[in-house]
Amino acid sequence: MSGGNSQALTAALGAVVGEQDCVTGPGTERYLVDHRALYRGAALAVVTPRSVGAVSRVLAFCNERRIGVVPQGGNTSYCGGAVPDESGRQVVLSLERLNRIRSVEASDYSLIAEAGCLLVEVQRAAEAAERFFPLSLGSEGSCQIGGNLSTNAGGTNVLRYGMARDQVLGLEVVLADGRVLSSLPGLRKDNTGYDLDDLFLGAEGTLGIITAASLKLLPLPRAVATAFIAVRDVAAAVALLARLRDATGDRVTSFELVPRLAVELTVKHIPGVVDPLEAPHDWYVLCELASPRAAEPLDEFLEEALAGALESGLVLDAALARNAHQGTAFWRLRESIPEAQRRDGASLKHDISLPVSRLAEFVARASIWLGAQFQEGRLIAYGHVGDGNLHFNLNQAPGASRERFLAREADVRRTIHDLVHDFGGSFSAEHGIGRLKVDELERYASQPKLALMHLLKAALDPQGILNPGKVLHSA
Ligand code: FAD
Ligand code: 2HG
Ligand code: ZN
Repeated sequence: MSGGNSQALTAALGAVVGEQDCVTGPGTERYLVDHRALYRGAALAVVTPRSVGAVSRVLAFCNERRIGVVPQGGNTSYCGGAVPDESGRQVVLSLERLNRIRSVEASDYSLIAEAGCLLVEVQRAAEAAERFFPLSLGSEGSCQIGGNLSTNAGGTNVLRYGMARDQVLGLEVVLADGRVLSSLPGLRKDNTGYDLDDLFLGAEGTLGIITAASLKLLPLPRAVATAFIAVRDVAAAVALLARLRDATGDRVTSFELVPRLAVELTVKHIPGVVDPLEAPHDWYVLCELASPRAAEPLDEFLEEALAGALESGLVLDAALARNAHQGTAFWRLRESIPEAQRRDGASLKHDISLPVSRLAEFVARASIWLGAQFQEGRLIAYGHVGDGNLHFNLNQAPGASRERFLAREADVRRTIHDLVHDFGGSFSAEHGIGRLKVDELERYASQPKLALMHLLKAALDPQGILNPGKVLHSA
């Protein structure tokens, strides 16, 4: 594209979306680099439409001219999903100005949020109506609900409440040619043909642009109990989960695995984080119970169940949060692990999931290989053990060279993902595919699945303008 041509296109795009909402050059930098700084793209323009009509006009304009459109929410993707390629020919469509809570219907236990609402704003809007929106991620202060739905985000409450997909009653989506498809306000029961909404959830902006969603709400939790628990090993963590679910009437909302190294790195790098227990242990679990019944004695349930587990040797030690402040401190440790990892040096990340029953065996098998073959890295496997989802990450070992550590990225990834595959697991549990894992999807997805994905892509986006090169290689 020549300079003159791109200037003319940008001017025309400005006329479509509104000049003040179409930016080029300086000021666009933050839209072009992903959160992990894996990719640095370039864009024809960044547009920030303020209405569904404006999103629709942008797509119709780009579809006619075969200009790639990269939807962007909070740009916290771990897979480079929300940034343009290096060609300078794609348009970034940021949803940040489409950020109204359109309605909260407490009696329907639902609200309608525009895609650009921050996750934390959705949680707050629910709370203001004495309702609860359960999706919760470490990035909730900066990611947007449209991004959460487009990645089918998980987080720390999935065990009890499900993934982002499970929170949806209806969607408003702008299709590649600009038409608006809407199932708002969203019904709990609607069996009128194919479930089209489901197509766009987890599609990472490759099939349509979500502009608003009707979301399910729940009663507010009124009783909460939190504990930081040292366990014998990963198998003990898995066994403890089943015990706690039984003993507490299935009140467990979060069950997060934390290895010793994560405690050490957060204490070292994150101001204010302290080790909750006196003696060090190899593995911990951060467990939370919640109930909408204020009178429910969750602390007692937890204390009793942990006492039994201590006797049987599953649990080695535990700290029960005596107040909300202590609970927040435990969560701060857990939520700071990605940042502590980042401050400690280079890291390799694997967002894997397996049947919960096979986690311990997997960790043991992979650890043997890593111990023998990858001395430049130290394993820091943590996360949503209750969902079978571990962030099976590796950090540069002290004294190891950064270059030699990073040079092993591809072969370490291959070994870990192959092993995950052998165990019947997934190489992408909750972070999506983005640009980073397109080849992984090609390698591990079945032929019928890939063929159907390409068919759907061609049907919904025949010009291939929606987030080209993400999830699937461009046709
Ligand atoms: P973006 O990064 O902007 O976009 C993500 C993808 O969705 C891109 O492909 C983009 O093109 C597309 N997209 C964005 N908005 C729309 C839209 N309106 N319509 C169509 N497509 C769109 N993820 C988890 O699942 N669980 C976690 O526990 C978790 N913890 C995290 C902790 C930290 C500290 C960080 C930095 C990230 C974490 N993430 C986690 C990853 C990330 O926050 C999530 O994937 C989140 O859902 C992305 O939201 P976003 O608004 O930033 O989306
Ligand atoms: C978490 O659970 C996030 O903290 C981030 O999903 C995981 O940094 C990671 O690998
Ligand atoms: Zn996670």
